[in-house]
Amino acid sequence: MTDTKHNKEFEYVAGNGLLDRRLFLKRGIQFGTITALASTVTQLLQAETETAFNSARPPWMTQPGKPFSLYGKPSEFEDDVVRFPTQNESVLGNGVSWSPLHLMEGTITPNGLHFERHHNGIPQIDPAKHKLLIHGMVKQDLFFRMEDLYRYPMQSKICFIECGGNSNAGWNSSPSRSEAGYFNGMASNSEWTGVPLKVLLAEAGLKSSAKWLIAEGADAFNMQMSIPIEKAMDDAFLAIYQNGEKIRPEQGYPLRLIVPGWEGVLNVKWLRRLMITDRPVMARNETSRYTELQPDGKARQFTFFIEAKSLITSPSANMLLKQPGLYQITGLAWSGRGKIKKVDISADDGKTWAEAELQQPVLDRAFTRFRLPWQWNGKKTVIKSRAMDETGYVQPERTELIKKRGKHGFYHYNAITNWQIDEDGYVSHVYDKNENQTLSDNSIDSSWD
Ligand SMILES: Nc1nc2c(c(=O)[nH]1)N[C@H]1C(S)=C(S)[C@@H](COP(=O)(O)O)O[C@H]1N2
Ligand SMILES: [Mo]
Repeated sequence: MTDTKHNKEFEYVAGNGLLDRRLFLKRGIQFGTITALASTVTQLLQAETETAFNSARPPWMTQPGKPFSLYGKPSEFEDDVVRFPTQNESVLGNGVSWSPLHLMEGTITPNGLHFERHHNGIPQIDPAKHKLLIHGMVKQDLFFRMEDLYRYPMQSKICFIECGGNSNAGWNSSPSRSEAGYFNGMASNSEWTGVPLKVLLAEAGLKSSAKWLIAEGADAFNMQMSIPIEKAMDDAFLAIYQNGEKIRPEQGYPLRLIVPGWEGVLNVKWLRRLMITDRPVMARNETSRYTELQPDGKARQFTFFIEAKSLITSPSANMLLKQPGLYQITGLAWSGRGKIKKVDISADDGKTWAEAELQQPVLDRAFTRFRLPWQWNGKKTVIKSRAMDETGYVQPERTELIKKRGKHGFYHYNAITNWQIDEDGYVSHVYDKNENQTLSDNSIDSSWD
């Protein structure tokens, strides 16, 4: 990893060391220049002779391992890969725990690391006693027990859920100092399985006056949210399973509404009632919250869609690049309007950009993993990613977002995140060059509604 000079054998695709996204695929690991990456590893192996390697058996090879278990857990060496809880002291069970996006790879969020956002704690629901009521502007009211729902044909969809308040520290006047996930990790991605809502609504029979669906949760907060009937009849569904097992209590056990691509708050957990109406319920979370004042004095309300966003998860805030050389820039991109079309990366603070490799399959309204090899020359620089979705929408710079939405934003922050790498390899969050860079002195600087 010592070769910091511009290496002729690499194919540079943009300024400051960005390399062709197919570098490894095209050349294979046997190709000479790749030793730039492998040299550290090879040196270590050479120091240890083959005989020493054969004779010094690690302790775990000298005795039988642990027995089988009923439910598997991560390795004890991974116990720092955890959610980051931030709680509201004045309202019991109101808070968030952030997904550690910077410590994960791939696209699926393990169930134990899915972010949490509860307004009044996690109800412990006995599924045998749980019921769902569908009523209001329908031809017949319907009650379902969980055992009734299990008999319906189910469907699976891999999609993200992102809280409309995610990344809201981006609106602060100084850059967040939290790790990438503990500032942007009110977003997670799972395979959800359950019953299409349109099947149940068709069974109840919508009256012609039906315009909205009001979903209600069985938590002490008694969450209520209004969803236009078109979306309910389109792709919304009632999830029972999350990544192959029953939904975790934190995520809404035994039944949750999934509204693909729309803001998190609409994905009502612990679902107990669907009331069909001709108008929205105007609940707290659609009037005083999840709405925001714009520069023209009007409020944005019923925003619904999560716009395209991307985030470099590695290297990212508070990580350390130990020496110059070859690295992989990787991260996640998603859009509530469809598939991610492309992600561009810049390693020279936005002067030049190169297209990252998107990991297949790229799915509709799901996390998309991007990667690009990068040769860091050991100099101070800023790296950033910019997503474009299939509608052609391009993720804005922070200054653009603020120009459009004003300084009073709180929700729906989807601007480009800049990670600065200093000469020592330390990574930190910075705003655009021409903005105020004062660091906030509060390390827990991300909040929620
Ligand atoms: N019943 C109920 N549903 C709820 C909430 C809640 O507090 N109660 N929080 C909402 C919010 S604001 C978000 S962002 C998502 C969070 O889902 P998760 O906790 O599974 O990540 O659930 C939504 N559904
Ligand atoms: Mo949320």
